[in-house]
Parts: sequence; structure tokens; C-alpha cells
Amino acid sequence: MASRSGTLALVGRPNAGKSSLLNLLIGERIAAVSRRAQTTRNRVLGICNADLKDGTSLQAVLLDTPGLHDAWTDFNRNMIAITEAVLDEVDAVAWIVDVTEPVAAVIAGNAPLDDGLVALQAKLAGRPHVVVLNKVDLVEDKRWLLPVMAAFDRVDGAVVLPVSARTGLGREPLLQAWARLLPEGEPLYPTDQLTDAPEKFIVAELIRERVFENSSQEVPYATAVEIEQFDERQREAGRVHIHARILVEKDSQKGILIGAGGQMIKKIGTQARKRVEALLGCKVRLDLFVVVEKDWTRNPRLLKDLGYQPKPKPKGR
Ligand SMILES: Nc1nc2c(ncn2[C@@H]2O[C@H](COP(=O)(O)OP(=O)(O)OP(=O)(O)O)[C@@H](O)[C@H]2O)c(=O)[nH]1
Ligand SMILES: [Mg+2]
Repeated sequence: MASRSGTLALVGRPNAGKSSLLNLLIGERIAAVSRRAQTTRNRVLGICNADLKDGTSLQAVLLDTPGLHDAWTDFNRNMIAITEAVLDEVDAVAWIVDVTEPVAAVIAGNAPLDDGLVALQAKLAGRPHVVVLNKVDLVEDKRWLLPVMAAFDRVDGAVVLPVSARTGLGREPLLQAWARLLPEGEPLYPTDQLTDAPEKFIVAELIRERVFENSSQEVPYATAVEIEQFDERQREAGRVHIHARILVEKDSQKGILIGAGGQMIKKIGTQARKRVEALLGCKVRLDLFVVVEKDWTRNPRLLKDLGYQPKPKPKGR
């Protein structure tokens, strides 16, 4: 049986569904997903193993990245630098597009690809890549996909694949296209491994995801999550106790996250606990503390502890 494996970056604009696709393909929630742009702040590695219908055995080492946008702070520029570093170290790239945007443009009588998208695609010139049109479940009349697919095809002739990270539609053709882009070879990682990220990092991401989904305006962007204690002495007995600090920049943000009578933090905690229990496969006691750390986005020690910096290269050949 042919065996292919390699590293593949998931890149695109914020909110295109990169992290959703990673979670779908590895079959576990490890990457934070929210309806807000710029949810992902680091590269998140997820290992997708699949036996394809044509007999190929594939291991795609997926690298989820922060969405590419016009950065206006050092913190945001750092996020873009993380994505650009990933682009330079992978075997292939999947450019993820929220298809509802070009479809809406076509329906309105405009060109499907705006200048920003064309400029982004120029970054991919010379790199093995495919274009992934995500969220096709939201396009009621699939005929609108044709002019959009043709427009992407005209720009650089890369394979264009419609998918839905929500329903799984288009999964097999997507994996087949990736298998054609990746080198022949045995798996780079053990096939039962999901990620190279420590459990603590993923737990922090799952908590941050719930903050992003439940808060609004500037609050999610002023937030980071730090795991202070991960007590697994009773893990064998099916219990883990986690203390996490939710950092915010101002007292007013702290008030919002705690909510009237502690209602908001309770809601975030309950939702996050369920996800963490699913990840760890045991009962979890999750204690959340909201603390004001005025300049955490500029504090090198905190940024290092939070992992907001380029990561070591993934395994490769
Ligand atoms: N209907 C539908 N919604 C989707 C699909 N994929 C992602 N979404 C939603 O789109 C939003 C953004 O998804 P993410 O996976 O966080 O997007 P991202 O590209 O990782 O975003 P950043 O990390 O901010 O760059 C979330 O609300 C997802 O639930 C899809 O295929 N269909
Ligand atoms: Mg993301």
C-alpha cells in the first residue's frame, strides 16, 4: 500500500475555518474555534491519519495558523510572523477561504476575488498548494460555487476543493488532493498521536475559546489564559484538578468576564470543563480566576509562558 506523509499548513484569512478543519480531520477538539476573527494565536499541530479509498495511507501533519490580516499592534504582527514562519517550513499549503464571501460578491455582481485575496494567493506562488473553499454548507444554491471555483482556478491553476468543516462534506477529495501534494514516505509521528502540544496548552486554548464565544467587543482580545496548576495525582482514579488564570488588561474587563453574581464566569467554566473532560477522558474540577495584568501583551515572560512565539520546527525529512 502506498504511504504518504508530510507537513501541511492551514493558512488563510481570520475566521475562514482553519481551526475547525483541523479539529474535523483529527477527530478531536484541540484547536480553539470561535465566531470571532483572530481566535488562533499560535501554530497548532494536529496529526491527521487516513486510509484513502484508493489504498493510500496518509499522514498529514497539519499546522493551524493565525489568520492573515493587516496587523496593527506588535502582538498582531507577532501572530502574522508565526504564520509566515510556518509557510516556510512545510511541504505543502492549504489555503482556506470562507466561500460565503466570494459567493456574496458574485451574487452582488462584483468580482469574486478582491485584491486582498489575490495578494494572499500571490504569497503561495511556487509553493505546492490547494485552495479549500470552506463553509459550502452555507451556500444554498451550489450553482454559485462554479464562478467562484473558476475565478480561483484562473488566478493560479491550483486544485480548488469545496468542503464543509461543519458537516465533513468534501473530506475524501480533500485528503486525496493532499496525498498527491505530500511526499511518499512512512508516517512522521506515531499514528495514535494527535498533537505535539502539551495537554496544558490545549486546555488553556479550550478555556480561551469559551471566553471568545461568550464575550464581545475588545474583551476577548484583551484576554489570555494561563494554567497555574494541573494536578493529576488522582488521574488514575479518573479526576484532574485544574487552576487557570484568565488574564485581562483592565478592571472593567474583569467585571464583564465575571458578570453579575459571577454568572458569566460560571457559564464559561461549565462550557470549558465539558470540553476539557472530553479531551482528557476523565472528570475535571476547573477553577477559573480572572486577574488584571495590564501589559500582558507586552510582557516577554508572560508571552513566553503563554507560548505566543514561533515554535520549534515540526518533524520532517
Ligand atoms: N457553517 C459553517 N461554519 C463554519 C465552518 N467552518 C468554520 N465555521 C465557523 O466559522 C467560525 C470561525 O471558525 P474558526 O475555525 O475559528 O476559523 P479560523 O480560520 O481558525 O479563524 P482564526 O483563528 O480567527 O484565523 C466559527 O464560528 C466556526 O464554527 C463550516 O464549514 N460551516
Ligand atoms: Mg483558528
